[in-house]
Amino acid sequence: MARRTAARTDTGRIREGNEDRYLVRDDRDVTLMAVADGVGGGPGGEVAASAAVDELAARFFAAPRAQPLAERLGDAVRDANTAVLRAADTSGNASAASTLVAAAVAKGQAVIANLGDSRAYLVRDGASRQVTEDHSGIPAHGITRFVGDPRGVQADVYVEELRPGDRLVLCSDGLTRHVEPEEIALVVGTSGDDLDSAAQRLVELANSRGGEDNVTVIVHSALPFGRAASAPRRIVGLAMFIVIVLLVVSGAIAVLFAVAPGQPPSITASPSPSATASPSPSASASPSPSPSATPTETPSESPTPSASP
Ligand SMILES: [Mn+2]
Repeated sequence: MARRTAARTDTGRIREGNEDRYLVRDDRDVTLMAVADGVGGGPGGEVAASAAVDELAARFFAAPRAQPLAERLGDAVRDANTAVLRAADTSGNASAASTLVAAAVAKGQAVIANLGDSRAYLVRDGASRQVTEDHSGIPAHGITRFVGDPRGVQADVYVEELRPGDRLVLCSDGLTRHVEPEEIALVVGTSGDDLDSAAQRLVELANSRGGEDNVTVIVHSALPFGRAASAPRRIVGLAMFIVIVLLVVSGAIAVLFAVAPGQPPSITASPSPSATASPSPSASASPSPSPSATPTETPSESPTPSASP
């Protein structure tokens, strides 16, 4: 099965460490991906972001498969919040917290959950649309909603029906502070099926413009719903190829027989039309009395000077 998701994370050009974390995990027909951007002094940010993605994945995949995707993801985000609080406490940095944007993709549908200012974009037909809404504004964290919130969390949840060719992009604010949405669409669009290249190019673009923050990008490619479609298409292609080869070969054989020397023409040796090389009536190439172009004396319309008033 071809890989459908690529991810890159980079410290950037200014920060000393990388407090972004990401997750990509496939489990049969479900892909879970997430980006977490840790905030908090010292090792707090890393601890929070790691706890967020680890707990998200553990809870999401432990949930009953029959449970609706949105519910499963929402529950996992709530559990991630609890895990971040616990980790923050243990690490001695009670204010450590993290953004969390997560997408669960199954059967052509993407369910996206968000807390904070990491983002999800949907790139379709060369244009990108921001799916998530940023939760930002308070100077303390820079974000108003996050995992690691003692008051509890309720993530925003979005549902998108994916179409063949769509790309889902998750990223931290280290990308979006330097790279415009149209540029994300352009890079992803011009990378085709090379998702690794798309993720890499986006990170490089952010770094080329200063790389002021840690940069994380996940690019996921939507496939036609039901992968079985690809196998019959391949068989049809093969059948077409065989038919073309047969046509070419039989054509070549026919030509060989036609020009083969010493081959008796055919049993029905009827006088071929070419044998009756009688002068055809068309040969009477008599000069036809065509009406020659005699110089006519028809006076052309004389340019009468228009009577000026
Ligand atoms: Mn950041």
